[in-house]
Amino acid sequence: MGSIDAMIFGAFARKKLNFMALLAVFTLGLAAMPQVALAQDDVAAEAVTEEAAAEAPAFEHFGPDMILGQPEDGGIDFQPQFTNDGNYAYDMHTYILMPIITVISLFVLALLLWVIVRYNKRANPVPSKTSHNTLIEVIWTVIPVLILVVIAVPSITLLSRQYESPPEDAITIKANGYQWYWGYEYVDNGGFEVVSNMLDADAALEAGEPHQLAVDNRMVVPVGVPIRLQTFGADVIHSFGIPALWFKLDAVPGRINERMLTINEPGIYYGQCMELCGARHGYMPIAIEARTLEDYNAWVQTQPGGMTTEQVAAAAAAEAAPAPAEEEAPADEAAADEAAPAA
Ligand SMILES: [Cu+2]
Repeated sequence: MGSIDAMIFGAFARKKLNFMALLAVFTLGLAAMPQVALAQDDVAAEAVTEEAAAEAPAFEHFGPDMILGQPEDGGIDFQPQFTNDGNYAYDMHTYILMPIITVISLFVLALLLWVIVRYNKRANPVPSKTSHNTLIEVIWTVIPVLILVVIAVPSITLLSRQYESPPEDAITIKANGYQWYWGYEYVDNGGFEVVSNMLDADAALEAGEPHQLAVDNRMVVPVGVPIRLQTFGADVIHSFGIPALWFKLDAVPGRINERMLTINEPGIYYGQCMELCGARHGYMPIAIEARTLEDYNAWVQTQPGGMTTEQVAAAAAAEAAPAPAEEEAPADEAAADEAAPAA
């Protein structure tokens, strides 16, 4: 088994070496070309980059000073929350669950200690033969029921909040899980996809960002408006999780999952794939850059085929308007033109 793998790898390595040799010959050939041709190439390349720069206005991404959601050394609490659901869940955990858990644990510990000290064989040689006490039995049934009711109310409220459907005008963004990176599809903004790969240690250090969380292309999203975040698994099951946004949704092959996400503050939020998905599962981090809607729209237009929702609507209207004119007889064209602005 091992030897077969080694053989396959050997063949693969040889192919790779052949390719490298070809590449080297090609590079040498390029270097040997007349200087004039190279100079012309330079001019052409410059023109192309200038053209691209004119088409796509520069967009400045957030620096590391804008990182809001990331793990901390020695942290034992949840990350600070930046969504309403996150705040609700955090408060429920901190002010309801933790106090109840602490009181019950201490109470049970005290009971145990009391029984060990007071009712051991030496301290209590003649044990009581009591087998029933109605009052105590009622108390230890009713009090736990009341505690569960107290926990159930905020718990079910949180559950229903997390299932709330996004409004119709929410911006749809689809997170596609691949082995092993994420692709972010901007469904409502022209349908382009941003491929996001983890930065290596040196690049992350240079960017001033945490290694294994920093990525080359972040998922840029608008802040303060509802996002219809969909997840999809292109190969195996992944999971899209960002702790500081109280968001975790499995990315499953063959089905689209959907949840609403509304981020309260502009910033950078880190997450990771949260479903064991293969060899490089630990190397497909998520970095969300939440920007104002204006910034988001500006960024969208720097992407290939990227359009703001207004531009998409305008393009759709423009496409729909001339269609009836083509179908109708020439005599009706004037009437169609008159009708077009109203539509
Ligand atoms: Cu994954």
